[in-house]
Amino acid sequence: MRTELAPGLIYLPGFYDRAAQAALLADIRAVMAEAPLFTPRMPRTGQPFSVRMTNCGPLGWVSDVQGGYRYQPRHPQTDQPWPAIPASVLKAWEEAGGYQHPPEACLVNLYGPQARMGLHQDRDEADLAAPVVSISLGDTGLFRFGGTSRGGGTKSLKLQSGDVVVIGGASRLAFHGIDRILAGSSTLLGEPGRINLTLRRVTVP
Ligand code: MD6
Ligand code: FE
Repeated sequence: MRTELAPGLIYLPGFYDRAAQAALLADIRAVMAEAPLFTPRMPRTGQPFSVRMTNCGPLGWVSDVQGGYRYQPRHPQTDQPWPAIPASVLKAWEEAGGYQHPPEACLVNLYGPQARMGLHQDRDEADLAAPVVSISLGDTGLFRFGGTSRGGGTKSLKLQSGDVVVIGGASRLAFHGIDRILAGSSTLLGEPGRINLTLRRVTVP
């Protein structure tokens, strides 16, 4: 199923079945073994995010007080290049993203049961013609999305394990976030928590 929730905001529930989710999880665990999770910090305040992150692909998104939000080719702690984006992850970009150039970054967010993500826009990419493709694994996340200005109304959507969301077109700069995690709603991870993968094109092709 493919539902357009707003112009350019596409929801594909159950894009990955349970077997595909397990394969995806094994691939992401291998990424996390090579590129360990780190805790990003807000640029101005130094306040830590409640999610931990890592990346795969030629570029990775990082944030700290020294450099602010940015993409860089190496892990901030190991100084190693990020691992390649697994084929299992690229499948969502290729089949749901509808963009002719490959993604350059896959941000991996790990939510513990108490973690959340405040309303934000994804606007650190030079290529805003490309969509962002998001994959959810593990516990359900309560996703909130609004329009392209901060003041407007918002709606919420439960993102379950295996769901894919594409944010592109007129919604590319829509505000969105995760209000909370429904801990224990999935058995995939073997523990409470949620993993979200977001595939991005960063540079203009
Ligand atoms: C999350 N997602 O689902 C957070 N960003 O955990 C995002 O921040 C996001 O789902 C851009 C496009 C799609 C997303
Ligand atoms: Fe985002």
